[in-house]
Amino acid sequence: MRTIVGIATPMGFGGVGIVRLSGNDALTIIAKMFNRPLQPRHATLGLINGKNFTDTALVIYFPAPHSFTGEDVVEIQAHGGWHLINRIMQTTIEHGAVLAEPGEFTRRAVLKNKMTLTQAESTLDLINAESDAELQNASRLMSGELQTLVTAIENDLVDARAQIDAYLDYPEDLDSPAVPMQSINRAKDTLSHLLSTARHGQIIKNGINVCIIGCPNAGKSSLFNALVGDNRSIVTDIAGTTTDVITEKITYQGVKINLIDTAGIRDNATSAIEQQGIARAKSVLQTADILLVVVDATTRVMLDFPHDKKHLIVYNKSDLCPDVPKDGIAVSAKTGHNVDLILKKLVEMVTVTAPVGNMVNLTNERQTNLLRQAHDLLNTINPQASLDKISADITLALSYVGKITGSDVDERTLDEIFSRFCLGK
Ligand SMILES: Nc1nc2c(ncn2[C@@H]2O[C@H](COP(=O)(O)OP(=O)(O)OP(=O)(O)O)[C@@H](O)[C@H]2O)c(=O)[nH]1
Ligand SMILES: [Mg+2]
Repeated sequence: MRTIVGIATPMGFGGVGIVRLSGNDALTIIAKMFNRPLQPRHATLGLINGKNFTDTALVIYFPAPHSFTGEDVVEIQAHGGWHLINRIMQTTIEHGAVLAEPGEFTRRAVLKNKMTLTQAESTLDLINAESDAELQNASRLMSGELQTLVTAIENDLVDARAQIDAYLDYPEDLDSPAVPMQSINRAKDTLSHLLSTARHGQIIKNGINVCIIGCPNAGKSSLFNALVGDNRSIVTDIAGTTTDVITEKITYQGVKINLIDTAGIRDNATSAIEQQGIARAKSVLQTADILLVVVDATTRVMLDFPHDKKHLIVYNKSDLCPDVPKDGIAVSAKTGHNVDLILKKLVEMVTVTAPVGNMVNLTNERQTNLLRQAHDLLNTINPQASLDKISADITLALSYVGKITGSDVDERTLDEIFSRFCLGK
């Protein structure tokens, strides 16, 4: 395999920028552009030389197989200017390296068994994490929890199929039941358990979409601003102030919350702008995970909203009217009273109902779809069916599961997985 090169740090201006080489020629290439000899796993300070430039850099050589990719790896830590780093990369290419494809370093690491496919896919979760909840789940994925669970499913299915095949070959030798439903059911249970974490996994990854709705002037934008901690949305005493959908991301207790402020909904809006705003509000509330229904505590006029959706009712302006009906909580955007409680309740509403237990959560759509297909297929297995048919179904289920563990992946699937990575990873 050719020696690849990539920029490991983000493109921009920084103190340090890292260029990484991986492959058999890594050491030969660096020797042509660095003025000092390298010792394995030692940082060596020296000069990097290219056409029309020189930079002081720290260079580290990780000999195969004890490197990230399992190949010879050389890491050049130079000054972090994007042009300089690009020129260093070009120089390695002039000396024989080829530009790495997106995710190629990680792909090689998987090929050399330095990490499993699920760990490789989890790298993206780790790098893209924006909250503690994401980070925590990504760490569990990276530690191999998912791989262990999916491998257990795989083992159960291989076991079940082996028993069936043995029975098919020598039916007279076996007195155990021909269809090992126990193994099949165990695989199915692990699959359902894993699948039940997907919803929570999505919440961890994408955050909770909370749509603030209510009648005009209830104080939605004031509350939105109080929750965000910034004067993001315009507030006036004129009913119909907000006409656009305004969103802002916050995190609370490590969970991402996407807050959405909307136009006050009323039937008698006259201006075309407000009418459009109301139409947008009605449409966006449909896609929300939770509706935060804001009611003016002084008037108690409640908006008609879809009650089958998860919702939290708050009576705002409690500074003017502290006694509120029991179906909601008293809050005040003006004084900040109970604003924190709203966030606490919102997070509780999604985490209390989440069947997480002590399990790692599925966050990857590809993996979730494959597990769902395997689960649905196993569900259709009828112990009375012909053994050939059952064996074939198990084989198909195994092929879905194998696309997650890596035991049954083709080049095209790998291309697809790693194309989602950035260059240099
Ligand atoms: N006393 C008091 N006044 C508030 C409170 N929250 C909002 N207001 C006032 O209520 C009025 C309307 O506030 P907004 O936040 O613009 O209300 P809104 O629901 O976003 O209104 P629209 O965008 O027009 O639908 C403003 O004059 C605010 O100052 C509160 O907790 N207490
Ligand atoms: Mg508003």
